[in-house]
Amino acid sequence: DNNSEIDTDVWTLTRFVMETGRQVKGSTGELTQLINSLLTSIKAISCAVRKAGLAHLQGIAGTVNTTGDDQKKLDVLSNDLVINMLRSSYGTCCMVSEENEHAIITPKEKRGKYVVCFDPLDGSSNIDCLASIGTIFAIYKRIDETSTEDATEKDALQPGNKIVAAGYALYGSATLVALSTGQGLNFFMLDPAIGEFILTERNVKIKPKGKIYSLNEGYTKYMHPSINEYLKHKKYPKDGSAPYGARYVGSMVSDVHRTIAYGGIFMYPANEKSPKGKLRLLYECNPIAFLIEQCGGVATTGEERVLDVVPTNIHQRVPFVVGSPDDVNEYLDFVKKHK
Ligand code: AMP
Ligand code: P6P
Repeated sequence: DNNSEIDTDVWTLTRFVMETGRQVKGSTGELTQLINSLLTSIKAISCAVRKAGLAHLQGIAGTVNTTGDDQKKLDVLSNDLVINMLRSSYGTCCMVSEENEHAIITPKEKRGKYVVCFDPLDGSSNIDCLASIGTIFAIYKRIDETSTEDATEKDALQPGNKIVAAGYALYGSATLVALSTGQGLNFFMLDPAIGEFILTERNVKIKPKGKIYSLNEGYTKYMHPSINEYLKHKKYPKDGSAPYGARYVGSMVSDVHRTIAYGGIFMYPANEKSPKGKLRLLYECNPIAFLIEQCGGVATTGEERVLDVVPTNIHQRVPFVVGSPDDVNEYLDFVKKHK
Protein backbone atom coordinates (compact mmCIF):
# COMPACT_ATOMS: atom_id res chain seq x y z
CA ASP A 1 0.00 0.00 0.00
CA ASN A 2 1.18 3.55 -0.59
CA ASN A 3 1.97 4.04 3.14
CA SER A 4 4.90 1.61 3.00
CA GLU A 5 6.02 3.52 -0.18
CA ILE A 6 6.16 6.75 1.93
CA ASP A 7 8.00 4.96 4.77
CA THR A 8 10.85 4.00 2.48
CA ASP A 9 11.23 7.48 1.20
CA VAL A 10 10.84 10.07 3.96
CA TRP A 11 9.41 13.30 2.61
CA THR A 12 10.30 16.74 3.89
CA LEU A 13 7.62 19.42 3.57
CA THR A 14 9.93 21.40 1.28
CA ARG A 15 10.19 18.40 -1.05
CA PHE A 16 6.46 17.63 -0.77
CA VAL A 17 5.54 21.17 -1.85
CA MET A 18 8.01 21.10 -4.75
CA GLU A 19 6.63 17.72 -5.83
CA THR A 20 2.98 18.82 -5.73
CA GLY A 21 3.93 22.04 -7.49
CA ARG A 22 5.66 20.18 -10.29
CA GLN A 23 2.50 18.16 -10.90
CA VAL A 24 0.59 21.32 -11.83
CA LYS A 25 1.14 22.05 -15.52
CA GLY A 26 2.49 25.49 -16.17
CA SER A 27 3.15 26.35 -12.53
CA THR A 28 6.14 28.70 -12.26
CA GLY A 29 7.25 27.72 -8.73
CA GLU A 30 6.09 31.04 -7.24
CA LEU A 31 3.66 29.41 -4.80
CA THR A 32 6.25 26.77 -3.90
CA GLN A 33 8.81 29.45 -3.08
CA LEU A 34 6.24 31.38 -1.06
CA ILE A 35 5.25 28.35 1.03
CA ASN A 36 8.86 27.33 1.60
CA SER A 37 9.77 30.90 2.69
CA LEU A 38 6.81 30.87 5.07
CA LEU A 39 8.13 27.58 6.48
CA THR A 40 11.46 29.26 7.30
CA SER A 41 9.63 31.83 9.43
CA ILE A 42 7.71 29.02 11.16
CA LYS A 43 10.95 27.18 12.01
CA ALA A 44 12.39 30.42 13.45
CA ILE A 45 9.20 31.09 15.44
CA SER A 46 9.30 27.53 16.79
CA CYS A 47 12.87 28.11 17.94
CA ALA A 48 11.96 31.47 19.55
CA VAL A 49 8.86 30.04 21.27
CA ARG A 50 10.86 27.23 22.78
CA LYS A 51 13.59 29.64 23.88
CA ALA A 52 11.04 32.15 25.28
CA GLY A 53 10.69 30.13 28.47
CA LEU A 54 14.46 30.19 28.82
CA ALA A 55 14.59 33.91 27.94
CA HIS A 56 12.01 34.36 30.67
CA LEU A 57 14.36 32.55 33.03
CA GLN A 58 17.26 34.66 31.76
CA GLY A 59 15.04 37.68 32.42
CA ILE A 60 14.88 36.60 36.02
CA ALA A 61 18.67 36.27 35.99
CA GLY A 62 18.65 39.90 34.79
CA THR A 63 20.46 39.19 31.50
CA VAL A 64 19.22 40.73 28.26
CA ASN A 65 20.02 39.70 24.69
CA THR A 66 23.34 40.59 23.06
CA THR A 67 22.17 43.89 21.53
CA GLY A 68 21.18 44.99 25.03
CA ASP A 69 17.67 45.99 24.00
CA ASP A 70 14.65 44.45 25.66
CA GLN A 71 13.75 40.95 24.59
CA LYS A 72 11.33 41.52 21.66
CA LYS A 73 7.82 40.44 22.49
CA LEU A 74 7.29 37.04 20.92
CA ASP A 75 4.27 38.09 18.88
CA VAL A 76 6.10 41.12 17.43
CA LEU A 77 9.11 38.96 16.62
CA SER A 78 6.86 36.33 14.97
CA ASN A 79 5.07 39.01 12.94
CA ASP A 80 8.36 40.50 11.71
CA LEU A 81 9.63 37.03 10.75
CA VAL A 82 6.53 36.14 8.71
CA ILE A 83 6.38 39.54 6.96
CA ASN A 84 10.09 39.52 6.08
CA MET A 85 10.20 35.91 4.88
CA LEU A 86 7.02 36.33 2.80
CA ARG A 87 8.13 39.63 1.27
CA SER A 88 11.54 38.21 0.34
CA SER A 89 9.85 35.26 -1.41
CA TYR A 90 8.81 37.66 -4.25
CA GLY A 91 5.44 35.86 -4.17
CA THR A 92 3.19 38.37 -2.39
CA CYS A 93 1.33 41.51 -3.48
CA CYS A 94 -0.44 42.12 -0.17
CA MET A 95 -0.44 40.72 3.36
CA VAL A 96 -2.93 40.97 6.24
CA SER A 97 -1.65 40.27 9.73
CA GLU A 98 -3.51 40.10 13.05
CA GLU A 99 -0.79 42.45 14.31
CA ASN A 100 -1.21 45.17 11.64
CA GLU A 101 -4.21 47.52 11.47
CA HIS A 102 -3.88 47.96 7.68
CA ALA A 103 -2.99 45.58 4.85
CA ILE A 104 0.76 45.51 4.09
CA ILE A 105 1.23 46.27 0.36
CA THR A 106 4.31 44.67 -1.25
CA PRO A 107 6.49 47.17 -3.17
CA LYS A 108 6.65 46.73 -6.95
CA GLU A 109 10.20 45.36 -7.02
CA LYS A 110 9.22 42.44 -4.74
CA ARG A 111 5.63 41.94 -5.93
CA GLY A 112 4.13 38.52 -6.74
CA LYS A 113 0.58 37.32 -7.35
CA TYR A 114 -0.39 36.02 -3.89
CA VAL A 115 -2.26 37.54 -0.95
CA VAL A 116 -1.40 36.04 2.45
CA CYS A 117 -3.58 36.52 5.54
CA PHE A 118 -1.99 35.30 8.76
CA ASP A 119 -2.02 35.30 12.54
CA PRO A 120 1.70 35.05 13.33
CA LEU A 121 1.26 33.84 16.90
CA ASP A 122 -2.30 32.87 17.79
CA GLY A 123 -2.97 32.38 21.47
CA SER A 124 0.09 34.37 22.54
CA SER A 125 -1.76 35.30 25.75
CA ASN A 126 -1.03 31.67 26.72
CA ILE A 127 2.73 31.81 26.31
CA ASP A 128 3.40 32.81 29.93
CA CYS A 129 1.76 29.63 31.18
CA LEU A 130 3.59 27.58 28.52
CA ALA A 131 0.34 26.49 26.84
CA SER A 132 0.59 25.56 23.13
CA ILE A 133 0.32 28.41 20.60
CA GLY A 134 0.29 28.50 16.82
CA THR A 135 0.69 30.31 13.50
CA ILE A 136 -2.24 30.33 11.05
CA PHE A 137 -2.19 31.36 7.35
CA ALA A 138 -4.35 31.46 4.23
CA ILE A 139 -3.07 32.12 0.69
CA TYR A 140 -5.15 33.60 -2.18
CA LYS A 141 -4.36 34.83 -5.69
CA ARG A 142 -4.84 38.57 -6.15
CA ILE A 143 -8.20 39.44 -7.75
CA ASP A 144 -6.72 40.70 -11.05
CA GLU A 145 -3.65 38.51 -11.74
CA THR A 146 -2.73 40.61 -14.80
CA SER A 147 -2.63 43.89 -12.85
CA THR A 148 0.70 45.76 -12.91
CA GLU A 149 -0.47 48.09 -10.14
CA ASP A 150 0.03 47.88 -6.38
CA ALA A 151 -2.45 45.55 -4.71
CA THR A 152 -5.02 47.09 -2.38
CA GLU A 153 -6.78 45.96 0.80
CA LYS A 154 -9.65 44.81 -1.48
CA ASP A 155 -7.42 41.97 -2.69
CA ALA A 156 -7.62 40.58 0.85
CA LEU A 157 -11.43 40.81 1.06
CA GLN A 158 -12.03 37.53 -0.76
CA PRO A 159 -14.28 34.74 0.58
CA GLY A 160 -12.51 31.68 1.99
CA ASN A 161 -13.82 29.59 -0.92
CA LYS A 162 -11.11 31.29 -3.03
CA ILE A 163 -8.26 29.98 -0.85
CA VAL A 164 -5.39 28.40 -2.86
CA ALA A 165 -3.54 27.02 0.19
CA ALA A 166 -3.82 27.27 3.99
CA GLY A 167 -2.22 25.81 7.06
CA TYR A 168 -1.25 26.12 10.69
CA ALA A 169 1.82 25.48 12.78
CA LEU A 170 1.26 24.15 16.31
CA TYR A 171 4.05 24.83 18.80
CA GLY A 172 3.02 22.03 21.19
CA SER A 173 4.91 19.15 22.76
CA ALA A 174 6.32 18.87 19.23
CA THR A 175 6.09 21.39 16.39
CA LEU A 176 3.61 20.34 13.70
CA VAL A 177 2.53 21.90 10.41
CA ALA A 178 -0.88 21.08 8.93
CA LEU A 179 -1.04 22.10 5.25
CA SER A 180 -3.48 21.84 2.37
CA THR A 181 -3.15 23.15 -1.17
CA GLY A 182 -6.65 21.96 -2.02
CA GLN A 183 -5.99 18.25 -2.54
CA GLY A 184 -6.47 17.01 1.06
CA LEU A 185 -4.87 17.72 4.44
CA ASN A 186 -1.35 16.60 5.40
CA PHE A 187 0.54 16.69 8.72
CA PHE A 188 4.29 17.29 9.06
CA MET A 189 6.38 17.15 12.24
CA LEU A 190 9.51 19.24 12.78
CA ASP A 191 12.68 17.22 13.29
CA PRO A 192 14.75 19.84 15.12
CA ALA A 193 17.92 17.83 14.51
CA ILE A 194 17.83 18.66 10.81
CA GLY A 195 15.35 21.56 10.89
CA GLU A 196 13.01 19.84 8.44
CA PHE A 197 9.29 19.14 8.64
CA ILE A 198 8.74 15.44 7.89
CA LEU A 199 5.47 14.13 6.39
CA THR A 200 3.84 12.04 9.14
CA GLU A 201 0.20 11.76 8.05
CA ARG A 202 -1.11 12.05 4.48
CA ASN A 203 -4.68 12.85 3.45
CA VAL A 204 -5.95 13.15 7.06
CA LYS A 205 -9.69 12.55 7.56
CA ILE A 206 -11.70 13.70 10.60
CA LYS A 207 -14.03 11.19 12.32
CA PRO A 208 -17.68 11.52 11.23
CA LYS A 209 -18.62 11.90 14.93
CA GLY A 210 -16.51 12.51 18.05
CA LYS A 211 -17.02 12.42 21.85
CA ILE A 212 -15.58 15.82 22.83
CA TYR A 213 -17.08 19.30 22.86
CA SER A 214 -14.81 22.34 23.18
CA LEU A 215 -15.82 25.93 24.02
CA ASN A 216 -15.34 28.48 26.80
CA GLU A 217 -18.27 27.54 29.05
CA GLY A 218 -17.56 30.60 31.19
CA TYR A 219 -19.62 32.62 28.70
CA THR A 220 -22.69 30.33 28.44
CA LYS A 221 -24.71 32.84 30.48
CA TYR A 222 -24.33 35.25 27.52
CA MET A 223 -24.84 32.68 24.72
CA HIS A 224 -27.89 31.92 22.57
CA PRO A 225 -30.32 29.27 23.94
CA SER A 226 -29.47 26.96 21.00
CA ILE A 227 -25.93 26.63 22.40
CA ASN A 228 -27.12 25.89 25.94
CA GLU A 229 -29.67 23.36 24.70
CA TYR A 230 -27.02 21.68 22.55
CA LEU A 231 -24.62 21.52 25.52
CA LYS A 232 -27.35 20.12 27.78
CA HIS A 233 -27.91 17.37 25.19
CA LYS A 234 -24.16 16.62 25.24
CA LYS A 235 -24.03 16.43 29.03
CA TYR A 236 -27.40 14.74 29.73
CA PRO A 237 -28.24 12.80 26.54
CA LYS A 238 -31.82 11.53 26.53
CA ASP A 239 -31.11 8.82 23.94
CA GLY A 240 -29.16 6.69 26.41
CA SER A 241 -25.83 7.53 24.73
CA ALA A 242 -22.79 8.44 26.84
CA PRO A 243 -22.24 12.12 27.69
CA TYR A 244 -19.41 13.90 25.82
CA GLY A 245 -16.11 14.87 27.42
CA ALA A 246 -15.05 18.54 27.63
CA ARG A 247 -11.68 19.92 26.49
CA TYR A 248 -10.72 23.59 26.12
CA VAL A 249 -7.15 24.87 25.90
CA GLY A 250 -8.10 28.43 25.00
CA SER A 251 -5.55 28.40 22.19
CA MET A 252 -7.43 27.83 18.96
CA VAL A 253 -4.75 25.95 17.01
CA SER A 254 -4.46 23.48 19.90
CA ASP A 255 -8.24 23.04 20.24
CA VAL A 256 -8.69 22.70 16.47
CA HIS A 257 -5.81 20.25 16.03
CA ARG A 258 -7.23 18.01 18.78
CA THR A 259 -10.66 18.22 17.10
CA ILE A 260 -9.16 17.07 13.77
CA ALA A 261 -7.03 14.36 15.45
CA TYR A 262 -9.72 12.95 17.80
CA GLY A 263 -13.01 14.18 16.31
CA GLY A 264 -15.68 16.27 18.03
CA ILE A 265 -16.72 19.92 17.93
CA PHE A 266 -15.00 23.25 18.61
CA MET A 267 -17.12 26.36 19.13
CA TYR A 268 -16.51 30.06 19.55
CA PRO A 269 -20.11 31.24 19.22
CA ALA A 270 -21.50 34.76 19.27
CA ASN A 271 -22.38 36.00 22.74
CA GLU A 272 -23.93 39.17 24.20
CA LYS A 273 -20.43 40.60 24.86
CA SER A 274 -19.15 39.80 21.34
CA PRO A 275 -22.15 39.66 18.97
CA LYS A 276 -19.95 38.24 16.17
CA GLY A 277 -17.86 36.04 18.46
CA LYS A 278 -14.15 36.71 18.99
CA LEU A 279 -12.32 34.87 16.19
CA ARG A 280 -11.25 36.80 13.09
CA LEU A 281 -12.52 35.69 9.68
CA LEU A 282 -9.49 36.36 7.45
CA TYR A 283 -6.63 34.79 9.40
CA GLU A 284 -8.25 32.52 11.99
CA CYS A 285 -11.64 31.23 10.76
CA ASN A 286 -11.14 30.98 6.97
CA PRO A 287 -7.82 29.06 7.02
CA ILE A 288 -9.11 26.66 9.70
CA ALA A 289 -12.47 26.24 7.91
CA PHE A 290 -10.59 25.39 4.68
CA LEU A 291 -8.47 22.74 6.45
CA ILE A 292 -11.49 21.31 8.31
CA GLU A 293 -13.37 20.88 5.00
CA GLN A 294 -10.26 19.38 3.35
CA CYS A 295 -10.33 16.59 5.98
CA GLY A 296 -14.10 16.00 5.65
CA GLY A 297 -15.34 18.25 8.46
CA VAL A 298 -17.93 21.06 8.54
CA ALA A 299 -17.25 24.75 9.34
CA THR A 300 -20.20 27.08 9.92
CA THR A 301 -20.98 30.48 11.42
CA GLY A 302 -24.28 28.96 12.57
CA GLU A 303 -25.97 30.83 9.72
CA GLU A 304 -23.82 29.90 6.72
CA ARG A 305 -20.67 28.08 5.57
CA VAL A 306 -17.65 30.03 6.88
CA LEU A 307 -15.93 29.88 3.49
CA ASP A 308 -18.89 31.61 1.80
CA VAL A 309 -18.81 34.73 4.00
CA VAL A 310 -17.84 37.72 1.82
CA PRO A 311 -15.56 39.88 4.01
CA THR A 312 -16.10 43.64 4.30
CA ASN A 313 -13.34 44.40 6.83
CA ILE A 314 -9.94 42.74 7.13
CA HIS A 315 -10.29 42.28 10.91
CA GLN A 316 -13.96 41.30 11.06
CA ARG A 317 -15.08 38.53 13.42
CA VAL A 318 -17.53 35.68 12.78
CA PRO A 319 -19.16 33.13 15.07
CA PHE A 320 -17.30 29.86 14.50
CA VAL A 321 -18.42 26.21 14.94
CA VAL A 322 -16.28 23.49 13.34
CA GLY A 323 -15.54 19.76 13.59
CA SER A 324 -16.91 16.31 12.81
CA PRO A 325 -19.83 16.53 10.37
CA ASP A 326 -22.32 14.62 12.56
CA ASP A 327 -21.49 16.84 15.55
CA VAL A 328 -21.69 20.18 13.72
CA ASN A 329 -24.89 19.14 11.91
CA GLU A 330 -26.43 18.05 15.24
CA TYR A 331 -25.62 21.54 16.59
CA LEU A 332 -27.22 23.11 13.48
CA ASP A 333 -30.39 21.10 14.22
CA PHE A 334 -30.60 22.97 17.54
CA VAL A 335 -30.09 26.28 15.72
CA LYS A 336 -32.92 25.41 13.31
CA LYS A 337 -35.21 24.45 16.21
CA HIS A 338 -34.74 27.96 17.58
CA LYS A 339 -35.31 29.75 14.26
P1 AMP B 1 2.56 29.31 -9.49
O1 AMP B 1 2.91 29.40 -10.96
O2 AMP B 1 3.66 28.68 -8.65
O3 AMP B 1 2.08 30.63 -8.94
O4 AMP B 1 1.33 28.26 -9.39
C1 AMP B 1 0.13 28.47 -10.13
C2 AMP B 1 -0.98 27.62 -9.50
O5 AMP B 1 -0.61 26.23 -9.54
C3 AMP B 1 -1.18 27.92 -8.02
O6 AMP B 1 -2.08 29.00 -7.82
C4 AMP B 1 -1.77 26.61 -7.51
O7 AMP B 1 -3.15 26.52 -7.83
C5 AMP B 1 -0.97 25.59 -8.31
N1 AMP B 1 0.26 25.25 -7.57
C6 AMP B 1 1.47 25.81 -7.74
N2 AMP B 1 2.38 25.29 -6.89
C7 AMP B 1 1.71 24.39 -6.15
C8 AMP B 1 2.08 23.51 -5.08
N3 AMP B 1 3.34 23.48 -4.60
N4 AMP B 1 1.14 22.69 -4.56
C9 AMP B 1 -0.13 22.71 -5.03
N5 AMP B 1 -0.56 23.52 -6.02
C10 AMP B 1 0.35 24.35 -6.58
P1 P6P C 1 -11.36 33.00 25.25
C1 P6P C 1 -6.41 33.21 21.85
O1 P6P C 1 -6.32 34.47 22.49
C2 P6P C 1 -7.64 33.22 20.94
O2 P6P C 1 -7.54 34.21 19.98
C3 P6P C 1 -7.82 31.86 20.30
O3 P6P C 1 -6.61 31.23 20.03
C4 P6P C 1 -8.66 31.11 21.30
O4 P6P C 1 -9.47 30.11 20.74
C5 P6P C 1 -9.54 32.23 21.90
O5 P6P C 1 -8.80 33.44 21.73
C6 P6P C 1 -9.82 32.00 23.36
O6 P6P C 1 -10.69 33.03 23.77
O7 P6P C 1 -12.40 34.10 25.20
O8 P6P C 1 -12.01 31.63 25.41
O9 P6P C 1 -10.24 33.22 26.21
